[in-house]
Parts: sequence; structure tokens; C-alpha cells
Amino acid sequence: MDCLFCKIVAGDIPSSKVYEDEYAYAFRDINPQAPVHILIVPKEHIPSVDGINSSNSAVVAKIFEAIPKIAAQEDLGGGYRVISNCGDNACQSVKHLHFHIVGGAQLSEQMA
Ligand code: DGP
Repeated sequence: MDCLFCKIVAGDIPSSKVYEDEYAYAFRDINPQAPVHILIVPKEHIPSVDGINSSNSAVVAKIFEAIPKIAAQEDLGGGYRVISNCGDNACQSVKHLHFHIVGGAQLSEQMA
């Protein structure tokens, strides 16, 4: 499958890794929108939030267990935002489920 984030998880494309476990891989976004901008992805290919179901949702739970660990590691005690763009209207550009972890500064109240 020709998937950019599958290739990053496999190590075929280099990335700046910040966290890894059996289920998830996290790395710095190539185009950061804040001082800290990390992407966490499942190691298995799930196309988007729309692809989450009862057979793979345990992996999503593992991702959300990892996020606070990453936030602590990145000194985001002041707060941070977790975002997942799903589909064209949300401007999802990489069709492999990912959660943006954005922080390190006061963020805007704007969500869209
Ligand atoms: P989204 O628009 O939600 O699909 O976000 C995709 C993000 O992926 C975007 O913020 C930029 C990031 N990105 C795209 N290509 C690469 C890459 O090759 N390496 C890294 N580290 N990030 C990438």
C-alpha cells in the first residue's frame, strides 16, 4: 500500500521520533503549526476516524493512553490540543489516521 505514514512507521521514510510502543508511533510534524506539533499514528493502517470500529478501537485507546505520556515528555503541562482531520472538508491530506498534538504556546480559541 502506498501510504506515507505506513512508510514512516516502517522506517522507510525518516522522521523525528518522539514516542513508540507496540501499537503507535509519534513523530514531529514536518510543517509545525505551534512550538510543539507532533503526530501520533496507529502502526496498523486505519484510513481516518471514519475507519475506527470495534475491531480496531483498542488501538485508538492505546493512542489516547500514550498522548498524556508524550505531553509530559514535551512539557505541555500548560495545555495542548488534540486534533484529527477526517475527510476532505476537514482537509485531511494523509489518509492514515493521525492525531495532531499541538501546544507549547497559548493557542487560539478558533477551532475552524
Ligand atoms: P492532515 O492535514 O491532518 O492530514 O495532516 C497531515 C500532516 O502530516 C501535516 O500537518 C503535515 C504532516 N506531514 C506530511 N508529510 C509529512 C512527512 O513526510 N513527514 C512528517 N514528519 N510530517 C508530514
